[in-house]
Amino acid sequence: MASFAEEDPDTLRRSHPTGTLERAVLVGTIDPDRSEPEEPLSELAGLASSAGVDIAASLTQKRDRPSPKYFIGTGKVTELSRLIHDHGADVVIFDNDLTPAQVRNLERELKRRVLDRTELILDIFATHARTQQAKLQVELAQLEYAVPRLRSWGLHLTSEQQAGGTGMGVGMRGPGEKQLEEDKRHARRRILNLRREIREIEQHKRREVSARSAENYCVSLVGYTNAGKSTLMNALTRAGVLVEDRMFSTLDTRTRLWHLKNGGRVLLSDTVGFIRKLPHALVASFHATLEEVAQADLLLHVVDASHPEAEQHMRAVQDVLAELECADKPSLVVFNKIDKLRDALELSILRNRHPQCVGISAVTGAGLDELDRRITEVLASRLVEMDLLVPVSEGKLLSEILSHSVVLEQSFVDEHVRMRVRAPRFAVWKLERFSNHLTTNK
Ligand SMILES: Nc1nc2c(ncn2[C@@H]2O[C@H](COP(=O)(O)OP(=O)(O)OP(=O)(O)O)[C@@H](O)[C@H]2O)c(=O)[nH]1
Ligand SMILES: [Mg+2]
Repeated sequence: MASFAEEDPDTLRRSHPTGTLERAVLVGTIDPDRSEPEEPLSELAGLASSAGVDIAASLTQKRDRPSPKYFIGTGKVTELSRLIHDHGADVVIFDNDLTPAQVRNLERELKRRVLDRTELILDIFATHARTQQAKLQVELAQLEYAVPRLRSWGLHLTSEQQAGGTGMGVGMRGPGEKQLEEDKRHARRRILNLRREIREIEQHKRREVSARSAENYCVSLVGYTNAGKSTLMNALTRAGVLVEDRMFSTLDTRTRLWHLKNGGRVLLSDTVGFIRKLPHALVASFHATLEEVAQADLLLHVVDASHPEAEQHMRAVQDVLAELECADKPSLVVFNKIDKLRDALELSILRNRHPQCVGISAVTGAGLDELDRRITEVLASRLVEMDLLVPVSEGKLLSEILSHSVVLEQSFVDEHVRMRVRAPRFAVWKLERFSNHLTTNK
């Protein structure tokens, strides 16, 4: 699996064809019925920096319904045009999704490239994708999103603005670029091929994950992007996953054994983070990457407790889980980054709202023992008590039983080991043929 830990993050920052970093004006609307957030475009700013763009200025407008022509009002478009010129911006990024007509009208008016939120997220995925699987999945998502918009791409831009290669601007990068210049027929053919390739990867991945989950209790880390999933993965398993203070650092899945303090073990997976309004095309194309989540016995929902919008993040994660049909999976909320909280009151408020939660800091290690204990309890509650009579010739099976079951009694009878064990559910099917009877089934 490719790792980009050794890569200089600066190589991920993109520059304008002239060699300087691209400068963007951020634009968003605020619902007039809701209280105004302190920094309404802070998440978009985080996304823009993750895409390697410099933020020149930002602009918001209170409105409940978007204007069909420009999304924002005509007066705001004039204001935006002035901002672009004052700050020498190259690109305009909207916090919302725009219709192809709105993009066309804005680009014609502003003489700048206009990106919406989905395109920006797709661009980050394209820039951060390292494995072949992630690259194919991003290309599919980009094409699915771009094909209905093909006519609007680059129609009113100068040839310099459409320049390719390393000077390619934000929103015009990634493996989909060539196809965007080709006709729709060509792009559709590519989509069909990509879907086929990804389906094959997915089937292979499903078999691989099924085989693993037949042998192990599987726990998957899920959560908002930048919540600290990979940091926690490293703290629990020394997996050496890349950790960065930017969005969508992780785009693949890493699975490692997590050895619990009582000698038990689980398979822990770290995967791609979620975000509010994660583009549907991405959720659909990243199914193979998210296979571990789909097959997990338990989800650890990692939340950045220090983030002012932690609750909204949790809801956004629930929405994506629902889209993956995983909303009803057993899960445990893990409030991370408690070292960043101003006082203990903040955590107790969260604990009151989510009584089953665990508070941790993946960086300082606080709370990790409690997390270990909670997982141990979950595992214990899933153990099935069995009476077994196993031939001593079944050495491999016997050592497996010892590695993941609690042995309550053991004696030797005529070349056989008679045992009473508490075995994990996933192992029951293997042990059944040696079982006298199931004594307990909690
Ligand atoms: N102070 C503090 N920072 C943390 C903690 N856990 C993670 N971080 C920081 O948060 C940032 C994001 O951490 P990651 O582990 O990459 O987050 P992630 O959830 O894997 O993010 P993506 O893969 O991008 O979705 C990094 O700068 C980490 O050092 C914590 O407990 N305390
Ligand atoms: Mg990560």
